[in-house]
Amino acid sequence: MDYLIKDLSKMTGIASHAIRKWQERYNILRPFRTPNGYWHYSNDDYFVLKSIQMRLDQSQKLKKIMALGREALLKDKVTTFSEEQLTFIKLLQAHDYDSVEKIFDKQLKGSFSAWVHHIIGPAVILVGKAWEENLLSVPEEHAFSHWLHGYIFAKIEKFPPHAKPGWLVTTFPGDPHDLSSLLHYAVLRSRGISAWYTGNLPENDLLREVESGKYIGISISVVLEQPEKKVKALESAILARNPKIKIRFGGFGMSMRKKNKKAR
Ligand code: B12
Repeated sequence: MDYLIKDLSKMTGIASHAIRKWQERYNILRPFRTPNGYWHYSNDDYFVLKSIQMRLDQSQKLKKIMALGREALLKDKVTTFSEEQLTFIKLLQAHDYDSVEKIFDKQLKGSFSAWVHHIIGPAVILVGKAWEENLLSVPEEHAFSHWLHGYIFAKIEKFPPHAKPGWLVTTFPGDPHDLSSLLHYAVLRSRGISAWYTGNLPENDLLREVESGKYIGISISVVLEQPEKKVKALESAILARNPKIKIRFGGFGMSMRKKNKKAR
């Protein structure tokens, strides 16, 4: 796996000109030149830069850091990502979805819901983290989300047919994290539960859907933590439109809330 200097700069937040200058002065990286004249850097070069950055943040002097040498800096392995995760991220940077599909398919052996929880869920978290750390751009993350929707929907087609009335699966209005509800929806469908997925829907549209009487229940994924007041207000608004509907809240934001409550 290799990067151009602009990728390294994006991934580490270190300006390209600083990386170039350090390389000229200290020869700490091991880039190779392709026939078309571009310098390519490796994962190890990324780790070296992360280590330098960490040490600079700890107020160590640049000269002293460089004097430690590449091997010592490499031992720091300052990254939240493993080699395997970096390889996966690189596939997304390269829009290589054939390979992503192969990786996911290969791991779908036993139970579908276990696969969602243990393989797809962590991949989503990895992509979110890579986005936060600038390893993936907004369009790259979006491409993954869209691709995952298509991929999961294709898998779901193989499950028993479903009919209304069923469950309406949605994301808390205003929360952009729709992959959580997508995965929950997939798990419900794999268990033969009749369910319908909305993705992100503004509150008014959601309430109109609820009012239609086509659903026995509504399953709401909360990823961004919501204040109790907002959750209760949504619950009341839904019940005002359809007093019989069952309401379930779940997802990362709800687990966080439970954890925080316990800690208090
Ligand atoms: C992926 C991700 C993103 C992706 C979202 C992609 C998408 N389309 O969904 C992207 C990169 C776009 C993103 C953006 C943001 N994110 Co974000 N993101 C995450 C991340 C890494 C994972 C969340 C996730 O999807 N988990 C995977 C799902 C599958 O897990 P899950 O929710 O638990 O769901 C499972 C079960 O619980 C169950 N389930 C789900 N729903 C339901 C419902 C019911 C009823 C039941 C029973 C079960 C159930 O099924 C699922 C499958 O197993 C988290 C951090 C983390 N480590 O979790 C941050 C996190 C949620 N994000 C956060 C934030 C703040 C944001 C931003 C607002 C800003 C930012 N980070 O800079 C932006 C939003 C920008 C915008 N307006 O678009 C914060 C939230 C903080 C808080 N206290 O609320 C977090 C915690 C990261 C952090 N920095 O702390 N994010």
